[in-house]
Amino acid sequence: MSDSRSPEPSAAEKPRKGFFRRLRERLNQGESWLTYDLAHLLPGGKPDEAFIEEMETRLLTGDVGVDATEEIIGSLERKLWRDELKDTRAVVATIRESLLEILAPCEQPLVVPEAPRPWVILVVGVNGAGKTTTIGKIARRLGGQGHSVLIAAGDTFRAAAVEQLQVWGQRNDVPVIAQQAGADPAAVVFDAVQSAQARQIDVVIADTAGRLHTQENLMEELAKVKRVIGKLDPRAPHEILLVLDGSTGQNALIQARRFNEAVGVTGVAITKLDGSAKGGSLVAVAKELRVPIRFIGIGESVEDLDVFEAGPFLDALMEGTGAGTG
Ligand SMILES: Nc1nc2c(ncn2[C@@H]2O[C@H](COP(=O)(O)OP(=O)(O)OP(=O)(O)O)[C@@H](O)[C@H]2O)c(=O)[nH]1
Ligand SMILES: [Mg+2]
Repeated sequence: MSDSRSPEPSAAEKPRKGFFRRLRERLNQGESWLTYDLAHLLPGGKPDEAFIEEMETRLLTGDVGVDATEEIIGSLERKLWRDELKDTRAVVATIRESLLEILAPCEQPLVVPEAPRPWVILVVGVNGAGKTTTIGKIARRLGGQGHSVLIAAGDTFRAAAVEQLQVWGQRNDVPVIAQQAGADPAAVVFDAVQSAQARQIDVVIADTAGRLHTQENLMEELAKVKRVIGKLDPRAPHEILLVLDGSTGQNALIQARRFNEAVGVTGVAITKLDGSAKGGSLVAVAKELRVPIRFIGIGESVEDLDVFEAGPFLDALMEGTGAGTG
């Protein structure tokens, strides 16, 4: 299986280094919102209660969430009492350690196993979170790994949604199973999985219409889609991927909670960690749901989605680009 000759870097590997560098530029657009100007805040002195309070404010306004912030501040305070916080660097290191403890367990990339076939991914989320775009990017990625992919156009609500997928599918040679607008999404996805079984396709990725987590009937519709897929394979869908817009702050956590209650989320993709996003909502979701973070998105083009890695993510979050100094 493995080849000892110098391996061709795969399409997924090639842009990797650049990805987190770009994340750093786009996330902070200058200095890190978490660690900017600490030296000025504490000229020459040792960190004290007031300094830790300032860090607490920054974490909360960065949408890290109350639970994660409490945990981080707790470890800072313990170190302060034990006189282990000699300087601001020790504070930053302690925060990083706590964040890593929360995020590292969520570093679980999406791996399509050998069986069963087809492996079914149901993609859910609120309107405009980036579901359809992310499906295109994931389909390409899986295709690049040698999997055959079929897309189910389960968003039958928005007329343009089917077209959006079909255009993309044609361009990338990925079959798209669709029905007319207004069709029952559960029926579309059922057909698609059945067709994939017949064609021995490896992976089905099912799109769904955006819905607010507060719309009970639409959340129930999702549960129905899930149930109907289960009729073809009791373990399917094998992945329920929640797409969250990373720039929606604390709202992302509320959405995650609700979608998880309704259908049971097995992985998340967090998009739009560019623009106004601070990236903190990712920590809040990780802390509360402890769910695998499969992908993060930092823009609209295909190379702007990559696998989540806690270490490089934290470097990008905490180090900034230094562009805002002076
Ligand atoms: N800046 C930025 N834009 C993104 C990212 N991911 C997706 N988008 C954009 O967000 C917009 C909405 O994306 P879609 O993929 O259509 O979102 P959706 O969840 O399918 O939307 P609905 O089907 O209407 O619920 C598009 O303009 C995408 O190009 C990202 O990581 N960063
Ligand atoms: Mg869509």
